[in-house]
Amino acid sequence: MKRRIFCATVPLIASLTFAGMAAAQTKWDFATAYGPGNFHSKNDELFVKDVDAATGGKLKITPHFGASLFKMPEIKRAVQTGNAQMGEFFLVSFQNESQIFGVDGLPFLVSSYDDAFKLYQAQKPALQKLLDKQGQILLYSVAWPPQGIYTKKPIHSAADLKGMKWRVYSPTTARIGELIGAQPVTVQEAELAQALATGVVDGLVTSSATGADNKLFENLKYYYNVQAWIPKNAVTVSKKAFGALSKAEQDAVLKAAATAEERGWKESKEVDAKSIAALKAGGMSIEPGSAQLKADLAKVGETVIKEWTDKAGAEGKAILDTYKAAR
Ligand code: PCA
Repeated sequence: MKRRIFCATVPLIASLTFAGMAAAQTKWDFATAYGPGNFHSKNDELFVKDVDAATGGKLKITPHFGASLFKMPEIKRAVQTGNAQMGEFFLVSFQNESQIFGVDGLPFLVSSYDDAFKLYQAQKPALQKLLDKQGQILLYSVAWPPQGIYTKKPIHSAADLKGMKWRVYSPTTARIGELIGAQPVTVQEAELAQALATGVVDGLVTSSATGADNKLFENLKYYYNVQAWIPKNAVTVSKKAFGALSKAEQDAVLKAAATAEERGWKESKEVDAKSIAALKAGGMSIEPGSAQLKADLAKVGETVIKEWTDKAGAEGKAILDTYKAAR
């Protein structure tokens, strides 16, 4: 009798211990595309720490910065297929999958962070729905600083951009390149400094932050701070991985995500000012852009928005209408 009890207890203890260990050690990989010094990465790191603290170390998230686990264009799919439990990616890069991803890459639709946040709120329900269909949950989305133009030589109008080897990161930046007569070349941020150093590209649109992160002043001399649009990253989690957490852990993740979103938007503004100062200190000339350049870009912007609206249909129109009403 005694022996039988003993036998029954062993597997019970083993399974309890196993369950205990599994609960204590949920481990997630978080694939990101930008270097550890980038402000999105730092924000992600704080998110990870917050989750760690709130779950008493039960949910361990390992961030993989600088596209070390997956390259940026692969990250969304990696989360979708469960190859990474979490990922951060640049929304507008995925516009070919759905126009919804590209609304924050439309030129001159927003002219401030406040506008950008309103546009995000208008986009969010459709974005959440889209990501849900792709097996993931939107945790937080943070804006990059406004996008400006970097060149080697001074430019006075869009005509001066003709023939430029134009680094692009989205269907819209490629289309803008075509419209201004440049040669669009897709380059990921992780490979940007090298592409500039080797002459693969010699001009681009990006933020002050990416300019400073990559020391663009080593190869380029002018930054035209035209604030063309304010695009965002999204951080998502696999629905399956999230669903496997306890309710308390899920709440901890969502709470840390809300904090990260708020902190990230604030930080983005501060990073813009700091990065512009860093570009200047590196010898870059910071220009507002001539009236002619702005007028030329506005015209290109109108074409691009019209094309987007045609493709995005009723859902796209609804986002723009909601945004305009909130402005
Ligand atoms: N930097 C990233 C995305 C937008 C930005 O400001 C890049 O250039 O790829």
